[in-house]
Amino acid sequence: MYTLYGAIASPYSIKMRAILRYRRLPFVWKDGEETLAALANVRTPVIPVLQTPAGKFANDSTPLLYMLEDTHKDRSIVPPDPAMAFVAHLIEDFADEWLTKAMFGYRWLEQIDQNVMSNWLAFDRMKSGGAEAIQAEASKFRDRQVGRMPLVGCTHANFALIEASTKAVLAALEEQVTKRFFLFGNRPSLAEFGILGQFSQLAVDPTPLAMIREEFPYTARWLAHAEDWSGVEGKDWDETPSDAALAILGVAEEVYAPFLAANAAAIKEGADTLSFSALGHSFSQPVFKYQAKCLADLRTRYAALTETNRARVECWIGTGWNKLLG
Ligand SMILES: N[C@@H](CCC(=O)N[C@@H](CS)C(=O)NCC(=O)O)C(=O)O
Repeated sequence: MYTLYGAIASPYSIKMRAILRYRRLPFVWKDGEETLAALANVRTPVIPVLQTPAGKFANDSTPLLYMLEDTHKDRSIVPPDPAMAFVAHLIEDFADEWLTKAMFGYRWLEQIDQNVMSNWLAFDRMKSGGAEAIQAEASKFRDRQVGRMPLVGCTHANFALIEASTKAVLAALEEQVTKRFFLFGNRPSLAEFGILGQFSQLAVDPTPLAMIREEFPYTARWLAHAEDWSGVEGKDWDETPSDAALAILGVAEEVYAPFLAANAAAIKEGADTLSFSALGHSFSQPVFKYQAKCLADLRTRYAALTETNRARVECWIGTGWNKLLG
């Protein structure tokens, strides 16, 4: 049995829990104080933390999902075709590293969301002590999170681009989900789970909940389904990405490629801040080392493709990535 230490307000925890469910791997879900305690067993203090049946602790959802791929053969979430696997990985990475700004911004920019969500997050952790004690903790947590907004680029000035790109991804899903559920076949891939993680939170927090129900109602419902796909029996992977996958790759090309390029260039120059423009909006934030690692990882995966597969990938991801990956 695995143990997943997470939180229901944590996008990466919901992503990981949905993967374990789809893969039919027996696990126990822990949250609250037990999750906090589990952080003592990992180097970087981020959740979720997964404990394997052998008792080993690890975190960071992307390496974790690949570890599960190495350990279990059935119900894989990585397409066997290397070109399809590359673009599925790219969408997952885009969700984890860029769409997370929507999750964080929608949660902490407006007062209504700050209030409701800080109370709920404190409640999730404490589960006792009464409403007053919970609210006192909530207010400390809220100050900490709101204080971190500029660090991750979630400012009012940047939010126009974050929101425009998020709505473009939601629109692509809305166009597809009433016809077919999945992006790369009749079964889910890591891409769907990456998107689910971030967007599961948009379907809970007050402001984005109203937005998503009003503007993207079937996607809101699709997200609820995605939390438990243990009953999905589809065994087939397609040879080309679905229309929604291609549209999401288009958004990634317009927004995530220039973001990664600006981050890498700023790090190289020794600058503290990165800036770029996309979809008619400007964006700037402090540089981020982790995302330089993500780019290096994308390059390694891209370089490992055969020439034929690279040509297929290039025609799906658009020319915006050429200089960056090649
Ligand atoms: N790359 C990591 C990111 C995990 C992450 O950022 N988790 C957040 C919660 S969703 C966290 O633990 N943040 C620590 C903090 O807020 O101090 C993953 O994919 O698991």
